[in-house]
Formats: sequence, C-alpha cells, structure tokens
Amino acid sequence: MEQLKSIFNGIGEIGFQIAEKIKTGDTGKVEHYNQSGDQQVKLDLVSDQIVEQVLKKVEEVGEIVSEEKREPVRFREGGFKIAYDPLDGSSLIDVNLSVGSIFGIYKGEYRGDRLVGAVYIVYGPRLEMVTAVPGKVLHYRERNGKFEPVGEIKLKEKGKILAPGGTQGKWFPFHKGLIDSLFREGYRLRYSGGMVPDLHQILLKGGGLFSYPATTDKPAGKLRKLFEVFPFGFIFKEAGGEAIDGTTDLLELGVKGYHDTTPCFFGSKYEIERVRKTYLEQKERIKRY
Ligand code: AHM
Ligand code: MG
Repeated sequence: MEQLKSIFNGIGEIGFQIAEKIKTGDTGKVEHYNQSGDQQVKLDLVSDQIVEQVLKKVEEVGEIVSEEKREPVRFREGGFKIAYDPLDGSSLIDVNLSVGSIFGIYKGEYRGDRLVGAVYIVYGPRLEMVTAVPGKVLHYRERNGKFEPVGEIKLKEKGKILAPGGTQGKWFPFHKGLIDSLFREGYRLRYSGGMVPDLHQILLKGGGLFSYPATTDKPAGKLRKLFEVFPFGFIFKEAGGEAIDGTTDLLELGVKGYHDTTPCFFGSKYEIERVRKTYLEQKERIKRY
C-alpha cells in the first residue's frame, strides 16, 4: 500500500532518533508509572515524544496512542491510527541488552482485524527494522545512515528455539508440561527478556516459540494487545507463522481498553499446534469439572 510508505519512512526516522538517545541518554527512572503500572524510565518518555513529533508531520496519520499515554492523541480527521510501544524492554538498557520499538497501523478501530501493517525497530549491536504488510515481511539493516533491505522473512514449519516468558514458579502445571516436553524434544533456550530481540531471533532463525502465558499472579498475561501483541501477531502471520492466546488467533481478540493485556504465543506452525493442543485439552478438562 503506497500510503504506508510515508509511515514506514517516518518510523525509520524515529528509529535513528531513538537509537541516538539510547547511546547517550539518561537511563534513570522518573516518578511516573504508565497505565500498566510500570515505572517509566526517562528514555521511555523521550522516545514517546520523538514518535509523536515525527508522526504528527506524516499526513497519512490521523491519530496515535502508546504504552506511555493514557488516551489517544488526535492529529487530523481521517488517516491511519497507530498504536505503539516507543521503547519496549527499556529496563534492559542499563545492562546494555537489545531493545526495540513496536508499531501497529490500523484503518478504522484499534482492533486486531483492522491492522493493515506493522513495524518494529531493533536497537542492538546494529540498527534494524522489519516492516509487514499483507503477504510480505521485509527486513532492513542500517547502512551509511539509511535502512537498506536485507530480504524477505519467511518462517519454516518448525524451528529450534524457545523463548518462554513469565515467572516459572507462577506457571500453570499444564503450561510447564508443554514447555518441558518441547525442551525434551531438543529445543534450545533463547530468552533475553526483550520481546523485540527475542521475537526477531525466532523470525530470522526460521522459527521457534515465544510464549508469555497466563500465570497465577497475572491471569491476563503481561503483554499489551495494542502496543506489543497485535503488531507481532500480524508480523508472525504474514511471515507464515501463527499467533494465538492459547486457543484463539490473537488478532481475533476483542479490545476493551487501550492497555488491555493477553496471554500470547508466537511461533511457527508446528510449535503453535502443540500449544493449541495443550490449551484445548486443558479447556476440555476444566469443562468436565
Ligand atoms: P515493557 O514494555 O515494560 O518493557 O515490558 C515488556 C517486556 C517485553 O519486552 C518482554 O518480553 C517482557 O516484558 C519480559 O517480561 P519478564 O521480565 O516478566 O520476563
Ligand atoms: Mg513494552
């Protein structure tokens, strides 16, 4: 879609500006908590302002909302709506691990089935960007101050790595059983605690499974539908993988509030089928009691 090009260009510019701030900015915390109750770091807020300033100038963008904002900010009538996490994993900057920015682009309402595109930026040893539109997920890498295409991302049927999120002591036994059985099959652990690099690794290595399940202390999971889960759900599906909450396609989940969370699983077909089977069996078991 031609109109998305200027949005992708704007997001590319945002990537360069946030990358500069990460290199030199203050990683201290501020006395503010976002809607999800996370203490914000100064860089979260600086990054949020960068996104707002750049997207305000892009004609095609009507409105934005972010993990750091209570409510949407309206720029103009019509146009696309963008929901984003300006700096995901910001608590990892202190220890110099990779972090990212995540964007979902909507036509109409902020709902999974209204997504028309998604983008993420990875701030790692190198600056990278991935854009997705229906049928095409493209990988870019920074070279001489510009994003240059590297190639298309396509998932295989089955991968080799697992990124199992959430505190293990708070996992439900059937979830632990699933993860343990995948490890017994030979999967290897790859979890940094940054959703963007963890999912980027699965996408580039051809497959695997990232999970952030319901836990006994967080029955609705941790990750936010609009700012983290839907954009990656779209990207995984367009790359030939799947994204579910255990049983249901993530993009079919309803949205009640901007900061809603959901359990989530992203992966290639084989691993997601394993998740679905386990979670459906569990649902059946609950029904019987
Ligand atoms: P954030 O938006 O406050 O940075 O939180 C999101 C991050 C994800 O990047 C990551 O997958 C998850 O939180 C890790 O959570 P945990 O520390 O519970 O494993
Ligand atoms: Mg986040």
